[in-house]
Amino acid sequence: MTGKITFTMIKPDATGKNLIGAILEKINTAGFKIVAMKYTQLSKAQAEEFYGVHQGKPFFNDLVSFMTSGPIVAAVLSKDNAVEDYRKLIGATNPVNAADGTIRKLYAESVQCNAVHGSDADETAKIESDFFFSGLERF
Ligand code: IDP
Ligand code: MG
Repeated sequence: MTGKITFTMIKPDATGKNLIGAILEKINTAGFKIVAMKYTQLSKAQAEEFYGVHQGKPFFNDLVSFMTSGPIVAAVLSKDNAVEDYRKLIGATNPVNAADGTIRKLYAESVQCNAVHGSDADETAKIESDFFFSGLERF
């Protein structure tokens, strides 16, 4: 059993297509509680920092442009085994490889515009949650 929280973003492709409600419905139905949430738009510097681990990769600049192209929803989600269970719920990075019924299979358009972010480990879930939310913004 891993930790109790993960971090997600609903990305600009999905907010732009009015999919916020549908995606939050999938998240709640799968048993995740929303413990913090905000609707915002990333600056270039914020996107570069958030995705710093990908700096130097061929898709990095396009990823930063995409992630700053429109509003996002950032949220901290709570559930037992949160990181692993949420990665299962969202599906593979490339929607072509995502399992049926996953959020990316249902709502992603491409490997870049793939609807949602999900933390990849307990440690990154904490770093990413702290990037967006103070302790006072978690319930
Ligand atoms: P993840 O979001 O499934 O954890 P990562 O490998 O951490 O995938 O990549 C971060 C984000 O960068 C992806 O969600 C996607 O938006 C974008 N990305 C990853 N690989 C590619 C690629 O090969 N081409 C274009 N964009 C990519
Ligand atoms: Mg990742």
